[in-house]
Amino acid sequence: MTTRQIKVYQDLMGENDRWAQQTRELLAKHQVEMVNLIGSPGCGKTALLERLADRQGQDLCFAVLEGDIETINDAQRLARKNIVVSQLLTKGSCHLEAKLVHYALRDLPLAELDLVIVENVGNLVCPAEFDIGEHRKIAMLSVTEGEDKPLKYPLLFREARAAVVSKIDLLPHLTFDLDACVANIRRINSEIPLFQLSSTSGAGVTEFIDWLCTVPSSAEQ
Ligand SMILES: Nc1nc2c(ncn2[C@@H]2O[C@H](COP(=O)(O)OP(=O)(O)OP(=O)(O)O)[C@@H](O)[C@H]2O)c(=O)[nH]1
Ligand SMILES: [Mg+2]
Repeated sequence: MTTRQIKVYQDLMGENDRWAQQTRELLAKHQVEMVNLIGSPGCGKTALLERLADRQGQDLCFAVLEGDIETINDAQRLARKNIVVSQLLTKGSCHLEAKLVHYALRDLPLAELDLVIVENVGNLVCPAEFDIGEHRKIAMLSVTEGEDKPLKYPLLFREARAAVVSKIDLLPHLTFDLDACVANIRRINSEIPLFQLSSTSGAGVTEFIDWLCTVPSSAEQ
């Protein structure tokens, strides 16, 4: 009998998952919660984080890891609001990987923080597939994108622990069907809390931040 060589290809995400696990251990050690904010380009992720600056130091001590392919624009916007922020550049990749997040996290003053928010690269697909060690993902969609998006990009909405529909101040100018959007999110994930807000007018922002502040600590999970 001849012996044949068998090639074995392992899960490409194996290394990523190991870094994600190390991140979870680091967060647990410091009792810091980490959320992964995911949404399409321009849906208003950074604008919402700018709004969070008002609560910094009151009932929330947080830092942000800003994910982008290029530029430090978003980190500069948050730094202007006095938010502790680091910029993570993927230089071409459409999502953040766990190793980069882990290195950036290690440089944050974790002992002083309750929460780290990662703004992932603007994209409804790839970031949902990569575990970066977060405790929860938040799915964000703006009203200019079409109410069918939760059905077209279901993985993110299935995995998310909350969904945000943003830019509701624009509704009077659009044909966007908010009720249909909510129903579509519910078809994918019937349980998750759903926030409708506008970072421009401030409508609905407090409810979302209140939810962020009351998330259980990682130690309790
Ligand atoms: N009308 C309106 N415009 C908004 C709102 N939130 C954000 N914008 C605008 O939408 C554009 C994109 O906002 P960003 O906060 O940069 O969006 P982002 O999701 O961080 O974008 P990327 O990081 O590039 O993916 C900017 O011109 C914002 O001023 C909102 O609630 N209402
Ligand atoms: Mg941004």
